Order: sequence, then structure tokens, then C-alpha cells
Amino acid sequence: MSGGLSAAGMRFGIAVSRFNSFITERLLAAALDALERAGATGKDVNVVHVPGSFELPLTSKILAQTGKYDALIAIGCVIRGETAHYDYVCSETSRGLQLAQMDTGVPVIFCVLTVDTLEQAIDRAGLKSGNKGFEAGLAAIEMGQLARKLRGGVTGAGLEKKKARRS
Ligand code: INI
Repeated sequence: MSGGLSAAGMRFGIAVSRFNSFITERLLAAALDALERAGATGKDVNVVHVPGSFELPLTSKILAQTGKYDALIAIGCVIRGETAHYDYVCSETSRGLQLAQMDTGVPVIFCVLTVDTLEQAIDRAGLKSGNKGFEAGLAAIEMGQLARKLRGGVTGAGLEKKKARRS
């Protein structure tokens, strides 16, 4: 069993960091391109801006809990500096995003670049190494579809309603 790559009829949320926006806006554009080319319409994709990558986990969890989305994409870019700040932001962002999807059952695609230099970030946002935003868009479609199939056709929204009825 696997998820297909048609986004028609699916809903997506994208949380995107303003920190290093030169990079994150390029990742966002590519993610939107992937979703739209696969059949998602503008009204089915909500984009939320947050200050930095560290804010992506909570935002993703809140979006997932609304029950409106088949899958989410978290977009950020952390560039290593002279301090340990980089390590804290990277580890807490990745840990928090994993927790958000595990706690809610809604796929959260990890599109956070963790790099040593700006040049490496540019390479991954449309230059030598393609654009990780486009890959994230495809991963969101596949995981959104797969999650629906594994739940027996229940969308993210249906999942939240079931939970509410049980509590
Ligand atoms: N946030 C990023 O998304 N990328 C970075 O490279 C970065 N650095 O280097 O500091 C960064 N810091 C901000 C952080 O994500 C939070 O927004 C901030 O600490 C407020 O909670």
C-alpha cells in the first residue's frame, strides 16, 4: 500500500518561518508549486507565517488539531552560527515537529534546512540540489493520502471528530 500523488480534494497547511526568509520563501514557492501542479486549489492550502523555526512545532500542532488538514508542511532554515543556539533550535524544532505528528496523527513534513552556510541553503532552495520545498510538497500529498487509506478513508477532519466523540 502507498499514497498516490494526486492532491485533488485534499487540504494542506503550511507553516513557514520568517527567519532566513530569503531561503524559506523559495522553499514555500516550490512547495505550493508541487501542490498546485498535483491538483490542489488555492483555497485548499493555508499558509501561516511564524517568527522562526523554533515556533514551527507549536504552530503545526495547533493546525493539526483543527482537524482541517490531510497533511502539514513545516518550512524553516537554520544556519550554523558561532553559538550553540543552532543546536538548540535544530534539535527542538525536529523533536517538536515529530511530536506534533505523533500526538495528532496528522502527517507533518519536515522541510527545515539545517546547514553550515548560506551557500548550502541556497543549493537546497533551488540551485544545485534542487528545491527541498518541492520534495516536501510531494511528500505531503503522499503521506496525506497514505494516512487516509490506512485509516480506512477517514480524513484528518474525520479523525478529530471521532476523538471528540470519544472524550
Ligand atoms: N531561527 C531560524 O529559523 N533559523 C535560524 O538560523 C535561527 N538562528 O540562527 O538563530 C533562528 N532563530 C530564531 C528562533 O527560531 C526563534 O524564532 C527565536 O529564538 C524566538 O523563539
